Amino acid sequence: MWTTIAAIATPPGVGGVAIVRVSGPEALAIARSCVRLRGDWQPRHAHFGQLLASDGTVVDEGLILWLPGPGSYTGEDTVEFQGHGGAYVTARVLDRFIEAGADLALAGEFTRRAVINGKLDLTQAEAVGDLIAARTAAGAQQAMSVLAGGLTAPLKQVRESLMTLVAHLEAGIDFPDEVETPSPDWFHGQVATIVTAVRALIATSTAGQIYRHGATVALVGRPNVGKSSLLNALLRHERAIVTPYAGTTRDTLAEACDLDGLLVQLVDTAGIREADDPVERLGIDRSRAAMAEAMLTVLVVDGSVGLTGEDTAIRDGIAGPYLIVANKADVGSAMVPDPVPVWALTGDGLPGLEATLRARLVTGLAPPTLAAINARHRACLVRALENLDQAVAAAHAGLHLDCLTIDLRAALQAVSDVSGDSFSESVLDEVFGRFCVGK
Ligand SMILES: Nc1nc2c(ncn2[C@@H]2O[C@H](COP(=O)(O)OP(=O)(O)OP(=O)(O)O)[C@@H](O)[C@H]2O)c(=O)[nH]1
Ligand SMILES: [Mg+2]
Repeated sequence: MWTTIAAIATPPGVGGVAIVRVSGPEALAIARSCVRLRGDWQPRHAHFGQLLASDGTVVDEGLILWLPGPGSYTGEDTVEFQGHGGAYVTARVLDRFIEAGADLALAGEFTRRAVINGKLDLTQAEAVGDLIAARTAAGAQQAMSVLAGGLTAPLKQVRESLMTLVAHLEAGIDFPDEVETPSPDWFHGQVATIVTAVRALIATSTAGQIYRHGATVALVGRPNVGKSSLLNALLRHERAIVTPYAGTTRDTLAEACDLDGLLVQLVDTAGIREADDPVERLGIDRSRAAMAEAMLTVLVVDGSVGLTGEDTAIRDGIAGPYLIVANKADVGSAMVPDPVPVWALTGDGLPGLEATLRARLVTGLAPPTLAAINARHRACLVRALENLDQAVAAAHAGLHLDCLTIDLRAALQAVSDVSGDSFSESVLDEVFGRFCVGK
């Protein structure tokens, strides 16, 4: 039996309005016992009413909505009280609902109920969390595309194909006289189609990662070329210390920036050189580590000097994609191969660099309006692929159909874990543990 839960749905602090939500079978009874309305309770109407303490004094007044299940967010009877957004008064409203019989909701419990009641699948529930967490246009667009069911349909397709396949094989095992055993060609054709669909979903994971969590860009180069100045220019504030002395930045420094709607984690690093100072050497180790982890490396060089031997040595140490930025273009411009000239001190050339960076990061990626998987989905789908591979290997080895269905069932479970269709508690706990209370 479900309990009735309550929580403050709006962020803590002071605001015009705060919303307290109550959801569960007793929501209306609890609300009736402590809210005074002018008229009768009508579903889906905004009522003006007063929330009364047990001694009849008014705690707060505001709008009250009664949303009967299943047509509510959670799919259960829900009451929302929209009162004044003060820290004290909102806490009192919540207390009153608890006193009247509601339980305090756990983090993500409203959305968890929405999933269990079939209002959302797990990918959509995660998208709710992503939308709340989104800090850029791409993050929000990606979350909305998944919330709208962008992963629901392709996952359903894969699941249904797998179920059909398992059903055919099991029918052949259970009723060998009535059902024709599927031919190997048919079996391999079916598995190949499913594998292609799963691979297509897995291929979206880089886009999902970048749009949700941003791309990491490391700014590296010799000391004193202007890496920290460039970081500050891109961030539009003086985040890093800049001095005329080589070796100013000692440690890596990461800061998020919104690159025309794309979240980017910029990492300023210590200038790379042969250093005697042990502290500086540790910093340089970190520069190299940042370079190895970055999705894109920006090699900053002094454009007035050109590409020195030290610059090319650093360039040769970059394993992934990179671009060269010729800084100090105001002082002069020597030959640098294919540079994006930037003058970090004043910001001249900055829009060009930003456009180039953004283009390099999203090249080959689908737009954020197309749904993409997250790391959890990826882990499940990779597991599904392994199970499918095993089924194919078992078929090639001429094993009995029984053995194949074990692998296919495991693949089905893995795909179902993505959308939460199996409602495994551990999967639900993992997803909703990251939510805030009241959502
Ligand atoms: N003229 C000119 N000077 C610049 C430009 N960008 C940076 N500088 C100067 O170059 C010096 C070094 O700048 P930083 O940003 O500290 O250089 P860095 O690469 O971070 O240096 P380290 O932290 O020592 O590795 C400072 O005196 C800056 O004012 C530029 O575009 N033009
Ligand atoms: Mg620096």
